[in-house]
Amino acid sequence: MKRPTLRYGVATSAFQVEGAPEADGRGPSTWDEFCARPGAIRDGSDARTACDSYHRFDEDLLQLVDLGVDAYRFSIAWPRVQPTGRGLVNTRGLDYYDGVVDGLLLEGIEPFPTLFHWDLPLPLEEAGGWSARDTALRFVDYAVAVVDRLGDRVSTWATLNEPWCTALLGWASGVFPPGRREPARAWDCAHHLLLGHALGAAAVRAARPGSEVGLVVNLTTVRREQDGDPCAVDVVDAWQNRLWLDALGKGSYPEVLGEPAALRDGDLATIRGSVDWLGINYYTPFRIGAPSEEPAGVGQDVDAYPGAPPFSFRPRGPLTTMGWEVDPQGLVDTLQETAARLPGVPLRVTENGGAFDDDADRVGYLSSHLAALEACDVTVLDYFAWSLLDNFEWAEGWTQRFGLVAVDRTTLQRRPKPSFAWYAEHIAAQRGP
Ligand code: IFM
Repeated sequence: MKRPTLRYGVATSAFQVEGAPEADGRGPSTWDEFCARPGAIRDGSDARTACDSYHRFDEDLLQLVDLGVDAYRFSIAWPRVQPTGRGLVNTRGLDYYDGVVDGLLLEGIEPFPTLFHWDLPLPLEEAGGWSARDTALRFVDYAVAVVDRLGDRVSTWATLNEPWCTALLGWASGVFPPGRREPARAWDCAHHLLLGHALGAAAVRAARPGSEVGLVVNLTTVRREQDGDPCAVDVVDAWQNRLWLDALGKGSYPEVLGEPAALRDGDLATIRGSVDWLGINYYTPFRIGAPSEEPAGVGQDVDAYPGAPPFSFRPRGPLTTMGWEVDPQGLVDTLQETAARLPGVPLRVTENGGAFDDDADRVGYLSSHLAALEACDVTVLDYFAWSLLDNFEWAEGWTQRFGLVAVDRTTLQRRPKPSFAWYAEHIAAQRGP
C-alpha cells in the first residue's frame, strides 16, 4: 500500500501564547493561580500578556502562511468557553476560535485543535481537579460546546495534551498546578483524564459523526544505563508509556502500577479503543541510572514516577537548554515501540522541537529529527514542530525558547528566525515543484 505523504505543521497552546486572561469573559485557570504563587515559576514571571495572540492572531496567521504549513495545532482555552468550567457557554470566548478557524481555512491551512492543554478552569481545580471524577464529566460538556460551534469546519480533534504532565507533575512531583505531592491521587487523576478523554471523544463523534478524535501523549523510549535498576526502567516506562497505551489498546493498566482507587467497573472498557489516532510528543529519550546528584533535565523528576526503586535520569550531551538530550534515534525508537504496542492506530508527531539560545542548534535539532522520521519505517501522518512562537514555558517561565519566531517581550513584534526559513524551505522541498 502507498504510504500517505507526511504533512507538516507547527504547534502552540492557548495559555502559552494568548495572554488576555480577562478578555471577553474568560474565567481564571489553574495556571493563572499557580503563576501567582511565590517561587512556582522559575523566573517569577506569568503569562498575562504572553505573545498576545488573542489580539494578534492575524500576525500569527501571516507567519503560518509564510511558513507554508499544512496544519496549525493550537488549543482552546476551557476558561474562555466555560469561565467556571461548567454551565453556560460564553459565546464571546468561542468567537475568538471561530475567527482562528476561519482565518486558517481561508489560507488553506487545516485547523488542528486540542481541547485541553492544561488550563483547567480554577473552580474545577478547587473542587478537586482531575482527582475528582466529576471533572471528566464536565470535560464532556465542554467538548460538546466547542464541537457544536466549530465542528462544521473542524474534523480532526485532540482531546487532551500530555495527561501525564497534568497527573504526575501536578499531583506527584508538584511542579505543575495544583502543586500537590499525593501519588495515590495522581493515579486517580491519570485515570480520570483517560476517562474524560474517552467520554469526550465519544461525545464529539456523536455530535459530529465522521470526526477523527485522538489523544496526545508525551511518550519516550526508556534506556537503561549500566548501573540502572531494571525495575526502575520498568516503572518509568509504565508511567510514561504503557499506562496510556495499554489502557487504550488492551483496556488494562500495567500490572507494576497496580490500579487507581478511582477505577470503577466498565471504565477500562470505555477507554479501550477510544482513539481514532494517537499524537506523540517526543523531545528526548530517557536514560535511567543509579541514584546520583547530577542534574537531570526539566520535568525529569524521580518523584513523578511513584513506586520506582531509587534511580536518576542521566541525560547525555548534547543537551538543549531544558537539559534534554538531543537524540533523533530516540524519536524513531519511540515511534517503533508505540506502533508495536498500539497496532493499527494511525500516528502523528504532534510536538517535536528544542529549546536553544543559539538558533543554529534549533536547525540542527529539527533537521536531524525530520531526517530520522522521514527515513523510518513507521507511517506517521503529520509532524508538528514545537513551536511557532517563543512562548511561556510553564514552570520555566520565559527562560526557554522553542520558537521558530522570536517575540519581542516589550513590543510583541514577531521576528522569524533562520530556523523558520529552514523549516519553510524543507516543507517546500518535500512538496516538490
Ligand atoms: O511547551 C511544552 C508544551 O506545552 C507541551 N509539550 C512540551 C513543550 C515543551 O516543554
